[in-house]
Amino acid sequence: MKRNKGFWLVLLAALACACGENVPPPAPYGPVPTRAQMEWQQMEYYMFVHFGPNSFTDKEWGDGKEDPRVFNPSSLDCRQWAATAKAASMKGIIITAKHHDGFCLWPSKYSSHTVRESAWEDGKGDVLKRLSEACREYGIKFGVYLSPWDRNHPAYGTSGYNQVFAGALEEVLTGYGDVFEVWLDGANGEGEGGKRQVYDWTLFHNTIYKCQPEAVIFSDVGPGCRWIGNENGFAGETNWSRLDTAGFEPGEKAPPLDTLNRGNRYGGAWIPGEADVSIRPGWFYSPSTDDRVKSVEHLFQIYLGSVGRNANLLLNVPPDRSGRIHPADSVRLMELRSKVDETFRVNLAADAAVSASSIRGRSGQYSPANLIDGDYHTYWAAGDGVHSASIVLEWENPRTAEYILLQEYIPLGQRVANFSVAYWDESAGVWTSLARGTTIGYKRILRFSPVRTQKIKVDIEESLDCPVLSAIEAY
Ligand code: FUL
Repeated sequence: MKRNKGFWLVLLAALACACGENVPPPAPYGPVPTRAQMEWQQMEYYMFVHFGPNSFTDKEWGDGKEDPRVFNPSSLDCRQWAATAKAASMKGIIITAKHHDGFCLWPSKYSSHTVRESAWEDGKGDVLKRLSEACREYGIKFGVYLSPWDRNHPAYGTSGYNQVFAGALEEVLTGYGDVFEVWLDGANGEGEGGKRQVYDWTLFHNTIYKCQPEAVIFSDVGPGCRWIGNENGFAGETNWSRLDTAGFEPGEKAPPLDTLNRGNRYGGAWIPGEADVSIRPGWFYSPSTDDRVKSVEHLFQIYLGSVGRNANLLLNVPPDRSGRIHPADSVRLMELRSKVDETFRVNLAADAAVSASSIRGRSGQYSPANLIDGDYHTYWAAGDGVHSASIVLEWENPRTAEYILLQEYIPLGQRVANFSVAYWDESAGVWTSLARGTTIGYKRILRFSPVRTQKIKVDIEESLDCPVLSAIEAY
């Protein structure tokens, strides 16, 4: 049969595609994470430390009038905190450098309510120095919480206070090495004589970025990451990493709680969620909660409800009056780590054959094999204009699965809006539903009743642009 020149050109082009030549990646969809946000997202799980005068007075909110001498840990050991976090698989520690009582855990020149005025180490100690050094030693990141609301500072409620707070930020962000996250509490209560403060957020942000350009700023509206809208540790089952911030502010003018919990499908900025929750009923240590540390089952649900729903988990573990993490808490952290490690130890997808209904340009570059290669930076992508697709895992012999874990390649944005998971019922000869989900984002984990099967299918039913996934795992 005689072929014309056009035929051969088309054939050549098709072959080039099949070999992975010249198939451009999908264009990013919507806002995307900065490099710092991407690194932050990959931390997934880190420790919150509430520590200060409240740890000694059985209070959650000190009024700033407490005698600074109450702060007197008998054997403060920040290396023990860092070692505990590390052993728990946590990737960093964020400490309350200054809570609402205004007490500074470092000897700030902007305040007279600090460790310098305390009884601890004759006023010569510096908790931030100790902790930042311990974090470096254990190879975990260091972050700070600072409350703009200050119930002690005499300038609170005047415009001069904004400079005071910016000065405090500058001290904390220049004196202790790299800071991965700055946690700005939006609380804005009354000061002395009912004074209210109008916060200068622009000044605060500029100060932070000047000192620590890579820091992720937490607040109700970011700009680095956002509050998840509750203190229980659960993100919405639908959780977009996009948020609309116009007209909103941290604190009383924050977006509605359910918006914080779920994000905005078409939000204008990349502001992923962070779920903060305490391992005990309160944020600060109290001897009355020693026997009320959350159970490992509860903490595992929190893990699935945060890390498993596209949010980072910031778990508060408050040191006790000696200045150490109490055994009740550290034992629970180790139990949680074992539970997580055990559950996600053997990835059944690793030795499955994986196929997809659409492969971008039929190119090996976007092959579904990328979903199981353990490398986040290789991904499977469907062709442009393809907004639904399915992925099938298939084994030679049946496997028992209870979890599916999915990851989108978020440097190209968050896309998937609806998906379902089914297994192949061999005896009935049909696909049978296991679970449904909406968003995926950086990581989504779905749990279902254990099932024994040779095939599992993920149907992406709605994607805002062609789906781009880094990983599929089964456990
Ligand atoms: C809140 C504070 O009022 C609590 O005391 C705690 O620090 C929590 C993490 O943030 O806004």
